[in-house]
Amino acid sequence: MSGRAERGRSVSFTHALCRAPSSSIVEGLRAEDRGAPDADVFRAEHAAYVAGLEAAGVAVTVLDPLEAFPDSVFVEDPALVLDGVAIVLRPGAPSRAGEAAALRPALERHCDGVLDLGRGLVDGGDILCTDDRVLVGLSARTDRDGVEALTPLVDGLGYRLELVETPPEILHFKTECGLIDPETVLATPRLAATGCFTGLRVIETATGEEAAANAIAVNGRVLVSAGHPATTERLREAGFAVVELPTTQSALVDGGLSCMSLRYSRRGAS
Ligand code: CIR
Repeated sequence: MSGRAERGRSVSFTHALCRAPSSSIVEGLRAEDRGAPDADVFRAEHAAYVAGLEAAGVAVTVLDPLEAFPDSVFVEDPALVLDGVAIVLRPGAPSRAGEAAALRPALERHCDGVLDLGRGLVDGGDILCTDDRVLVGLSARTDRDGVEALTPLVDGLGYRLELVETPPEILHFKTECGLIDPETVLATPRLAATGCFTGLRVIETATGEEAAANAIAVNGRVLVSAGHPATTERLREAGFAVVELPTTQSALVDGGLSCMSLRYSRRGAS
């Protein structure tokens, strides 16, 4: 395994919350219109995603679709779960703001506590967690007010928040990076060049395969969007156990892999 650190609380999870895609996903936000996703194909790819998490040993709860919120399948954005405790965030896109309140009851049922951001704007897609740090990228969805409100909450849960500047053309910080073991990120060369990954090893995506960066590490496996052979090969050569999952429909609405689940461990669960 190339001497890499395999387990840590940032990459080991007992549970995950997902939300089934709604038929309204065809209205999902996108920076560039390359056609609407096909809701049925999206559902099939989402089912494969859930199966991928389950195969990695995660107990997955799939919440009912929310037709009123086209982007609600991207359940990572309205909340952050740290050490089993959920923080209800304030998503930055107006059409997504109501997703936070809609998700809260599920967080109350499934997590060890629920806190509220309270002010400002923060999308979960702008947050990358290591074992001891929470890196938050400022973006069109995440502002300084939100980061200020998040800092003491994260601190109280035993993490240190670090602010990073996301290049303006990127939707979310994690659109172009993903933690693949407690000490390593997969990132696009563009994001890596900003110098935001202090203290972490960086593996860069191959040219033309930038969408592979939004990978997730789950219990010793790295889940990567299918269709990125050079990056996948790079990861395998570095000793990672790669699982490829189709994300063709999620990609049409600027999503990837991390955004479709909240991964966490319950306190006391092993
Ligand atoms: C949006 O623009 O909010 C959605 N269409 C995509 C959100 C993807 N979320 C993420 O990467 N965390």
